[in-house]
Amino acid sequence: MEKLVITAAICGAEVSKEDNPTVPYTIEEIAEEAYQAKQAGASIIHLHVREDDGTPTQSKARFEKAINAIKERCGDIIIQPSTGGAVGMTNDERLAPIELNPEMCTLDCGTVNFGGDEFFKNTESDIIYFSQRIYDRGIMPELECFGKMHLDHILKLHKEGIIKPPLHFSFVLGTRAGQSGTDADFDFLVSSLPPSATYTITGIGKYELSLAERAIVHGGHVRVGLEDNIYIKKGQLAQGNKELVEAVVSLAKKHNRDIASVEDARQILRLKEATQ
Ligand code: KMH
Ligand code: ZN
Repeated sequence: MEKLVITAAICGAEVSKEDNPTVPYTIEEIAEEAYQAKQAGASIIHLHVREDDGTPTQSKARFEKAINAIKERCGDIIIQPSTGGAVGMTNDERLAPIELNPEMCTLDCGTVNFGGDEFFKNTESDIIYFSQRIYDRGIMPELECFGKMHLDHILKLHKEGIIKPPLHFSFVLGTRAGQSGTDADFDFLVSSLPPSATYTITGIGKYELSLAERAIVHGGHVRVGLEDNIYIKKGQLAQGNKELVEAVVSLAKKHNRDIASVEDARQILRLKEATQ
């Protein structure tokens, strides 16, 4: 089986130090968490940035500082800025980090309710606009789907030539009002993928490590980190992203799956092909 690509989602936009004191805010904290995650086995950093007080921002200047600090600590690790940002940001605000020409970034593939009155807006027109801006710069999007209907929509846009190969999905399962993260949810999604596509599984909260194990066994890739889950086990806070990445590496060992280096990850996801 292909080596396992581990993405670390180290800080997100919504989780706070009140939830888990190890959530990084400052540039130094973000670089340190990225370094710890890389040492543990991560080859991709899914990146949001914060002001020093924790306020989420999509400021290009703040991303530039964070990316430079991560590169200094982690060498050539793949850095994947978020174009999701935080709920309520405008499209152009969300897209600001792509002006730094990262190898990868996220492309959110549909609207989803987050609970209460909060919803994360990604209409078809938004998806097309984001994809054009991303492809124009030769950046590879990670296609974030919060459920099966987002995947089906993206496959239609792919047929129409709007979403281009190589296709690499991130299935984010277990959000409050998105698709759940049971084994049956996983099987339904993965069995609907075209054979040439790659995917990573992002389990929210209690689904993080159970879905990671299922992806490890079935040849998928895994994203973990404090953005998605703050606990290492029920009721016990993770002591940083490193502990969550280490838990995935232990599961991979249990199932005899080798861990991808940064260069392996570039090949497995066909990053060079995407960015030509
Ligand atoms: N923070 C969420 C509103 C992404 O990174 O592309 C969106 C998000 C998805 O985290
Ligand atoms: Zn994110």
